[in-house]
Amino acid sequence: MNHLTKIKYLFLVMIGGYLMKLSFRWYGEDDPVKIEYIRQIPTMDSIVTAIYDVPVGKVWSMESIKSLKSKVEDSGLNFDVIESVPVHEDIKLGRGDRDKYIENYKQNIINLGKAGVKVICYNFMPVFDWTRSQLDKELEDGSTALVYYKEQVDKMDPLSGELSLPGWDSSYTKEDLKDLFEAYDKVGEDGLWDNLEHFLKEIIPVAEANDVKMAIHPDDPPWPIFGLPRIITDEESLDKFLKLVDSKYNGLTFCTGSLGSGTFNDVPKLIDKYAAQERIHFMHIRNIKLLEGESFEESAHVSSYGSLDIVAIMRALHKNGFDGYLRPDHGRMIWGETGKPGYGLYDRALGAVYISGIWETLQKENNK
Ligand code: CS2
Ligand code: MN
Repeated sequence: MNHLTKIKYLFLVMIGGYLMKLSFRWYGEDDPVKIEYIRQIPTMDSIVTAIYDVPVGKVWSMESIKSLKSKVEDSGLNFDVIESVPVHEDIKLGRGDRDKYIENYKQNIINLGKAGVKVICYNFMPVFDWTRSQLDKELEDGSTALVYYKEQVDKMDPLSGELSLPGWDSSYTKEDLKDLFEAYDKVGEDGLWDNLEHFLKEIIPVAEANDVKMAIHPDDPPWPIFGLPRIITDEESLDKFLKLVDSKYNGLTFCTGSLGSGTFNDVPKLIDKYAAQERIHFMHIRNIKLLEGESFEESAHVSSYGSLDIVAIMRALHKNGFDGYLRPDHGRMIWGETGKPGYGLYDRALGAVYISGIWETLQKENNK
């Protein structure tokens, strides 16, 4: 911790500030996980959520945002982080009507800013969000987890019209997908970077004016899938991204599981670097067990269950006085729970308490 960070840190601890703010993703009223239960997880600070019934590219009304905010605040938690405001494919592809969608995106930033939202998470992955080969792989202890086995993914054909996984937009028809794949083929990696730059140059000034920090989620997994380009994958691309618009409002959602599934990423080292630059606004803590050749299994959060050193990760944040939001990312299904893959209550709650235990230790060690 440098001198200034240390002063800021000690001051915040003195006034009772906890610095890092623990949060939890909640999918709204339809989520089988009740918000009252989330509230009961020790040291929980905020809910991470979104408006789910408005199509991608449309404006979220002030009324719907306010009503969501009230639900969250009535439960005793803060409404500070939105995950995600999705980016319309036409923006990523740089198609003719992207400007209309960018204007709508700006309006969403303005509306969310008015409601007091501090951070917006989004991603710039073509067509598909995170991708796995199986969502309920049974692990040794009888729990189930999301896994990515390269051989199986290689055999999948997204254009067959038969694939459907959570995280994928099921509203696409076979024809839509074919059209999108062809369009991305033409755009390629360079075109995707250009379109990202255009988008950022438009929205970051609005984010600045409304004091809302934008936080891009890295690609999951961090390599191209199904021949679609993926560009937010490693240190070089994160550096390039942050330079496109050199503003604190152009920041990162640092997802340890997404970046960590690339063996080329040294996760604690990257966190140390970007936290020192104050460019990480939101952390996703997920552990994964790396297998041979671009395959991995999601694991319990505890370091020894996966390939990531969660203590080293938390130490890198702590050392830099991280005062942003942090949430446990995917959990396994345990204790017979059923629900949204990766987003049950129990294992994520265990992860949350484990993380907050590490944080307490670091705070106390530092104050000795
Ligand atoms: C999330 C992503 O479930 C997950 O892995 O981290 O789906 C994330 O919400 C989006 O990529 C962010 O836009
Ligand atoms: Mn994530």
